[in-house]
Amino acid sequence: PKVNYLSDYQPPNFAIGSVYLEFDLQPLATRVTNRMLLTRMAAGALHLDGENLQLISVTLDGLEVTNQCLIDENGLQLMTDKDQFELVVVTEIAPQSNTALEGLYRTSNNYCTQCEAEGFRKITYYLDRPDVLSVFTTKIIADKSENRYLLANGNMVESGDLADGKHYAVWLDPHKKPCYLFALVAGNLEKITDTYTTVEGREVRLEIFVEPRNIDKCDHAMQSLKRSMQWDEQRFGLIYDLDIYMIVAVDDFNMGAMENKGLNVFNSKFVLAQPATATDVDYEGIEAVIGHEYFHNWTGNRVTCRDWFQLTLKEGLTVFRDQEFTADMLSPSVKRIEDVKRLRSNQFPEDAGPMAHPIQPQSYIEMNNFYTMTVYEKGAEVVRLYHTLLGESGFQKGMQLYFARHDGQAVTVQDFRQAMADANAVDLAQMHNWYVQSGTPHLQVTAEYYPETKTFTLTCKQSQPQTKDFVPLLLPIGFGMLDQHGQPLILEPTFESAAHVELRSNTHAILRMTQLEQKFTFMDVSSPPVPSLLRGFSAPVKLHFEYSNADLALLAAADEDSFVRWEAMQTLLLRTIQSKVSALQSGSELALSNEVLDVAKALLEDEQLDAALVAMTLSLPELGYIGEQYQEVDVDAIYQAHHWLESQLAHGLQSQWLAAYQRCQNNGPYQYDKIQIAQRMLKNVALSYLGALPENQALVASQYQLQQNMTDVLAALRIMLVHQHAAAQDAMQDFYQRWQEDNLVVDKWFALQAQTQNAQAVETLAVLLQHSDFSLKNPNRVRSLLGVFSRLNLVGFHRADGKGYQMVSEQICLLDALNPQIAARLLAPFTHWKRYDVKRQSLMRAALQEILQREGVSKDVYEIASKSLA
Ligand code: B3K
Ligand code: ZN
Repeated sequence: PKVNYLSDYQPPNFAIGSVYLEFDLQPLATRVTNRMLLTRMAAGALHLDGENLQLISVTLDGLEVTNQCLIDENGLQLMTDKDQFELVVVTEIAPQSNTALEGLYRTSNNYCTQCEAEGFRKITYYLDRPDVLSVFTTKIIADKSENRYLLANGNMVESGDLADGKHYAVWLDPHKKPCYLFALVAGNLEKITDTYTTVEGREVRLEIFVEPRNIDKCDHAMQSLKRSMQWDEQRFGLIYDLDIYMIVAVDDFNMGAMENKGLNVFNSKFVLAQPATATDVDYEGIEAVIGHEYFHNWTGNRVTCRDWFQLTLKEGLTVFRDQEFTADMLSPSVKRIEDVKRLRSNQFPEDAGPMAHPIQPQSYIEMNNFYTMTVYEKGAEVVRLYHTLLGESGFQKGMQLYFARHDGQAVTVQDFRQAMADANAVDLAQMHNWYVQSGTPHLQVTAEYYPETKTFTLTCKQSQPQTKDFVPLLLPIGFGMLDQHGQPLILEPTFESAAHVELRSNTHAILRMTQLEQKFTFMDVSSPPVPSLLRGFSAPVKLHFEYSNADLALLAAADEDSFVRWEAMQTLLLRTIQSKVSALQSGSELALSNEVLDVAKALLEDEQLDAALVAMTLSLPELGYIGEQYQEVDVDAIYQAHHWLESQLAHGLQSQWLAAYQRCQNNGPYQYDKIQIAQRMLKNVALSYLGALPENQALVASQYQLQQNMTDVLAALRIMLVHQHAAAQDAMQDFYQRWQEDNLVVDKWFALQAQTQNAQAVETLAVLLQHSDFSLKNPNRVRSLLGVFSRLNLVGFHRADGKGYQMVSEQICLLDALNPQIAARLLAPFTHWKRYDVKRQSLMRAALQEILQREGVSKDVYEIASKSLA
């Protein structure tokens, strides 16, 4: 397959001034008439992208030229000397047979589209690249009884009835856009409507379309949309620019959602919610994704990407914006910790594996493979670096200049950096290094205290062992110092250090690291302090500092930064698990240290603390993150050590868990707010420790039976399953009976079983694959069964006999024939084969080879399988 390189970028040789599309919708034969006004920008033939299209005719300025077109599997080529002409291309497609869910497809008898990255070429012949911007008009014709609504981007300018039970609508989007933002939806949906009045006093119509059975589950999404619009005005000064904003929720969708101009298409998972069916995590996810797609209207749509190598320009920036939105809506410190956990559990492994790539990739075979944690989440961390370095007001100045310069353009990550630099009159050239180097950097810090001079010196070194010729990154380190009683110390940098130390308060500074190795010295330090490092997780690095357990206990109890407090406790827990792993491997005994128990106890008994922070601080590190700490992952030992620590903490703190559990009860109606979320979080962490002890089975069962809300029900159910409570199987059946008509809840039912780690996990998977509700055609179902099993069920997936690998790889092969994008995503856990023992390595490689050798393997799967075997 063809490899695309960033270095090969050439501007397009034609511009498309306007495009008029007409769709005559039929499930098996939709006719698309595409009328484009083309203007030559440079010499050469016209090459239009197109895939799997049946060409009917091509007409140039009224003359049929169909026979002069060269057609191959990638598109259509036409020689012409004209500089300006109208081209009309008529094609036919079959949305009903489109199982890849890219281009125009069917979902629950409705029509919908997904064009990013390169789906528009499956709809019609076009210059399918983000730097070709055009004004789109869309006419949709369809059977009226089956398609009550006909939707496309922009404003509806005309509609009416036609013969034969058909009707039509014409939509005009006045904003020039690349074709990846095109959208069309048609079907028998229902909608809820609302309005939002912008700060300028303009009224915007808001509409959410869903299948009729879901109409009572849209309120939270609508409220989230209104909050997003208001937040973007207040924090970024960005106002919506059309008279209508539509969201459509569909059940079959490859990703979370899509920011099509004025007509977002969403995975129903990120729209539908009611307390009985959705958890707090779902509610937060909905608010975040609604926000994310809305924020794209400026960062992505008004200013878009020159080419797909710039993807992080819109995604990193928009993820940063949605993170800030959630932080402002709920709790900044809780949100920061959640994001760091996500990054470490998912992006760090990607960056350490065979698919590692910089946030600006240099090449790709299939672009869809590069919608990654790296481009999105690490990209957001890099945007956050600008924010940390420039502060909120400097960052906002940069954003304003970015829009002033580039509104309506398709630009690059350099353009973004230049705007940030120019608006603040600073040199940010070194930031470039974050865009071109892959791998998680290591930050090694050592400290020296000099009693004679009362000075304290930090020596910081940055490195990236896997990166050849690593060049230093501009790396801000959030920093403070505590004395031995946990009191914050006033920061007094020496003259030499002052230039690189930015004081944000008396006790908090940003150390600006620009070299591979750098020293920072502070004066008037009367006794050896405990440094608080990387506050707020100020850069996406792996920090190494030799803290004693006592230092960690001090930081966990007293630092002013909640991230550092969380991190200190997590490090204590991680160290304990690691000691247990070693003990298990060498067949020796280990007792839990009092230090860990004491800090945990103090946190749990302090009722003044934010319950959410306590809950997160006392949750054990995730298995994947523990595995990350090892060259070779000993699946069984890690799982056992994790289990052991859980029951130690459960035993040691039983009365405290019970007190916390009772303290956090709330019998009022469900609310999605910071306080209730925090209560439920701590309550359910407490319950999950309690549930590890057999005597608490009744307590867990009664929380299930209360059926208060999905957060509590699902937590109870998970605990029952994990600890094999007597009532577990009955509760699972009851749950299924209750919810079998609700797809999103049935997904949870599959996911719960997929992640339960026990000796029968593979057999359970086999049974579930045969379940009448399982289907490879629905991405959510695939993710909740196969995705969850292979990512989270370490014991089952990595079962020593290779049955886990085999079962998943067979499904990947079947899926690749239907939906290559989702098949390729499922490969990720296999790509980390180097991290396991020799026997597992060879089993995993064999699975990859088999997948690669499948006849007709997609380029999506080919790219990932071949790169991870190389
Ligand atoms: N931009 C889309 C993702 C498109 C995925 C293409 N395979 C959603 C988002 O990031 O907002
Ligand atoms: Zn996005």
